[in-house]
Amino acid sequence: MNSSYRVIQSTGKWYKVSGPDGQVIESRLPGIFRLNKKEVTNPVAVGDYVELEIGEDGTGSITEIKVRENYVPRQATHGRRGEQILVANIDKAWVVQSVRQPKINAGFIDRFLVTCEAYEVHAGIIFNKTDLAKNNDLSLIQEFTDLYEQLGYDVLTTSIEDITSVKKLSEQLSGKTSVFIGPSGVGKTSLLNAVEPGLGLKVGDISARTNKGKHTTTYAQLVPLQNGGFIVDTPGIREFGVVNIPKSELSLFFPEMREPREHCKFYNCTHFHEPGCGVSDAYEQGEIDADRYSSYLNILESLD
Ligand SMILES: Nc1nc2c(ncn2[C@@H]2O[C@H](COP(=O)(O)OP(=O)(O)OP(=O)(O)O)[C@@H](O)[C@H]2O)c(=O)[nH]1
Ligand SMILES: [Mg+2]
Ligand SMILES: [Zn+2]
Repeated sequence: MNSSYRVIQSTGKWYKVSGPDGQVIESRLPGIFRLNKKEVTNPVAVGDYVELEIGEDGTGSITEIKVRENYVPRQATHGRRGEQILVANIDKAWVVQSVRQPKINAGFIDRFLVTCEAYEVHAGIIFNKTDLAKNNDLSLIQEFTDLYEQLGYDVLTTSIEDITSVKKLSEQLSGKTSVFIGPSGVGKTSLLNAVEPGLGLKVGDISARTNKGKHTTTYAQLVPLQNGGFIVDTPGIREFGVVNIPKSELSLFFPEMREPREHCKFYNCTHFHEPGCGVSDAYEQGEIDADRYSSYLNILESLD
């Protein structure tokens, strides 16, 4: 990237921007950027490269947002329209889930993967808290691992108590800009603390009542790693809604549907109720996983 200023934290009002000498400059975004981008709830995201004008008081004013190499969006929440940009300019996005407390949400994983396919972001999956696995949990994780690896995604199983797994994760992060995205309480910040012991970032309890996290991390932040690379820790999100994908294109972002969809009778087939559908045929032949097909139908319904 051709700019030496990068947004490392955003609170909505102020942005922390790292400069060429590693200094951190508290910066503001002039209102004009907000007017231009009504379909986006946050015009600047963590990971963005920007140009700055630095004032006499040492604070910055963002004058330009560099064109993004890629970004991860989700459907805006709280009744707002458009998309929220979770992070920009990344080499790898990891969806983090935990085996228990909270339990794995396969729908979340598939919505995340579809978004990464559509927005050209390399994606991987982390199943954390393997130390909490009971009964059938381990075979379930193995099934998920086989399924998603076959589709071409990297899958890691981790526990902050298992040093070997933390090392493997650390190797995957080295030299890249990566991001952890997932529900609250799955251990995103704990994994980062385990990979980089000096950080001491705040982690939170799990609610005994709901088995979910308590939204401990409140702002996305980009953290430099000792052995090269950056990781963006993000606040836990309840929902990961898919945005801006036309219904007729959704199946392009399911790798296992790309070949079968070539056999559909109608060029604009949505693989739901149409006759002569190659995807439905593949599903009936057992060539497409039932949960993945049901994720497909759920996402299809959510798009307009
Ligand atoms: N048993 C076990 N607990 C873990 C593991 N990783 C994290 N935890 C615990 O899970 C709880 C939540 O961890 P956090 O790191 O705060 O989770 P988070 O995903 O960052 O949550 P938010 O910041 O709210 O999005 C803490 O009590 C951690 O100690 C793990 O591998 N095994
Ligand atoms: Mg956290
Ligand atoms: Zn079809």
